[in-house]
Amino acid sequence: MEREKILVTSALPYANGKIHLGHLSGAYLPADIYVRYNRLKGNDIIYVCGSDEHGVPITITADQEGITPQDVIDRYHEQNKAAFEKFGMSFDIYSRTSLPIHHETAKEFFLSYHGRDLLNENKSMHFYDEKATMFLPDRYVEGTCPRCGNEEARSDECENCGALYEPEELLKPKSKITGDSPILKETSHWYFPLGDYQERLENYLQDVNEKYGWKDNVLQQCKSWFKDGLKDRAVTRDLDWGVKVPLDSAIGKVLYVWFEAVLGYISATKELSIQRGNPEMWKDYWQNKDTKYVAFIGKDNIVFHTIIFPSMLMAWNDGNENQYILPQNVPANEFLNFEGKKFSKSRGWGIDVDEFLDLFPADLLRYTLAANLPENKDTDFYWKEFQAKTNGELADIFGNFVNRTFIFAHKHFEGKVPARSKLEKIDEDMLNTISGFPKSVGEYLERYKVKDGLFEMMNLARAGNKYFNDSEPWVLLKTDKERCGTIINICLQTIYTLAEIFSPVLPETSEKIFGMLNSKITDWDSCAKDNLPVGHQLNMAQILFTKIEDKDIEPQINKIGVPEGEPEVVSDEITIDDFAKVQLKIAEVLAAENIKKSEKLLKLQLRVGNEERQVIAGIAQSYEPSELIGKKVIIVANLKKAKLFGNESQGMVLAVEGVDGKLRVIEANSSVESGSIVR
Ligand code: B3M
Ligand code: ZN
Repeated sequence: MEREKILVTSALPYANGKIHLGHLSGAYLPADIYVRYNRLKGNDIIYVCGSDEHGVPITITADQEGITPQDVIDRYHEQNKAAFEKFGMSFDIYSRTSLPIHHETAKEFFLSYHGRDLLNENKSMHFYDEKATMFLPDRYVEGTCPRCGNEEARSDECENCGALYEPEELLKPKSKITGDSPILKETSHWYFPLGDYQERLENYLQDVNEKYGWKDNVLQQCKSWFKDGLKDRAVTRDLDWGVKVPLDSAIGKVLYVWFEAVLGYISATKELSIQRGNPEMWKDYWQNKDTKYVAFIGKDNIVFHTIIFPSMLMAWNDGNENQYILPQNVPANEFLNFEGKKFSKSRGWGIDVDEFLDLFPADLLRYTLAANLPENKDTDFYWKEFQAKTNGELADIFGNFVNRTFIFAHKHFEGKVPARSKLEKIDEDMLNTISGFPKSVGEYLERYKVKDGLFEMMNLARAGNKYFNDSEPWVLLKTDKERCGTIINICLQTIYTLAEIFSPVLPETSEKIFGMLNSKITDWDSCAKDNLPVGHQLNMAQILFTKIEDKDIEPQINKIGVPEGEPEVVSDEITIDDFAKVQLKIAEVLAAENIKKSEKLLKLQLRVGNEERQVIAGIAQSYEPSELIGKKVIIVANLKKAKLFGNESQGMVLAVEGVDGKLRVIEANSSVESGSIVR
């Protein structure tokens, strides 16, 4: 197999806040898995990332905290770099766009365009805050999106629908500094003629999609852009934080952050080349048509990587000898939400990566996130699911298989790999099964289907457990020790293969297992061969996955309340007379049962004073029927009767909805008598 040359980048996160789990799921974990896999395949791959250190949000943070933008980026660059490391990200370099090498690169691109008169200098109207006497950067202005009506849209971009527009198109603009409505005042900027590239971009996208199969979500966004028609984009701003426009006439102007941030990938590769003592190395990737360039991002960055960046590279290539390659694929992910809602720093909703990793090992998080990647639609992180995946899959399937095999090998074969004698059908089947995994897992990973790939990895652990169970080595121990040895030998080879195919997702665990096997990882395609010679001495087993108890995650779940600053939902007001119409009474649960075909409903028999009633309640996902018996609950006693799944319901039980969406009944003190009135 020929060695492929691959360049991988992940979006450069703003050094203006800590990364959270959503970032990891979008642009980082999938890329890291892809890169680790390709390294084992023996491909020549480099993985480049770094902090995006310009842009207005950074200056806003600096203003708010009374520090300099440099202080802000230094803080978050270090924190995010450390968090990525702890999470096991294997960047070849984690650079930053504040470095001189990046400023030079960005200026070089600008000057190349400017020198060829490619950029149009245009006077345009920009928001100006008369009270603050300054032009307002995009993010200092908020208004209503002209496309989707989102009321928190920025002056030139809507986070909700992804629209980009000119400031004058924004409806009801407001200055974030003074709250006044800003005026539009003339200023002069350079514009990149994006519209001129539309046809070439469409051809490029069609071509790469035909050859490499792009993701639907990415293509759809591009298509809607093309449909609207690409327009010229201003590439400069009136600001002082950023890459200075390299022209004497441009006073107080910097390059628009997105225009230079995408070039940060190139600058970072240059820095890596210097670090490796080969300053020209970057050209071997960026300017080598045999290199495959894959850009991992989240869905909010699609247009910048599929339209803006490629057009910038095309524009460079038109006027220079050294030709840049364009992305071969941009496998953008959708968003990960947290317990049913968007991550939000300001509302305190979510958890930072470093905070998470103080509590649990990185591999556990990597597993749950990988199993739940928003590859085609938004997904959620739930603490309960994290617990279930860790306990039910990592510990009970993978960990259990490794553990039982090791115990057996140590107890009955002196910790050495036993010999393999005559193979029976079941053994041959198992060996066949193992041998197919490097390919099947690899194919998923190459097509950016990490979720499917992960499921396939776990299938090998499932197969291992089944083989162990079906071949019953513990029975054979007494009757046929040789055959028992054969089985343990095959189980150990399976563990070797498991440790390798899981290594892109669970690097620490994989390393631990290779330590236990007293062996080393090999190249991907050889990992299903017999890699453990007979008689090879094993090391002692270690615990791979510690199960997560309720008490380990309860404090986290309890922290999730109504986030600060978010008002409780209050419905329309009612009068006391309205309320008086509702008759609330205490009822005691006498019996409870599931309702056939309904996952949510329970049928309850209640005593309400000296009367008995049947009530159907939507609480089956929170209780076993038997748990409810004897509880004193509150019911709406005068609710109109209804039929649910063919069962009459004579009232309604009051319950509270938890953040997990599950309903729990409101319990009255057990000493209260049934039938009592609640008011
Ligand atoms: N910093 C936006 C983001 O973090 C931006 C990405 C730049 S990629 C060149 O979502
Ligand atoms: Zn919008």
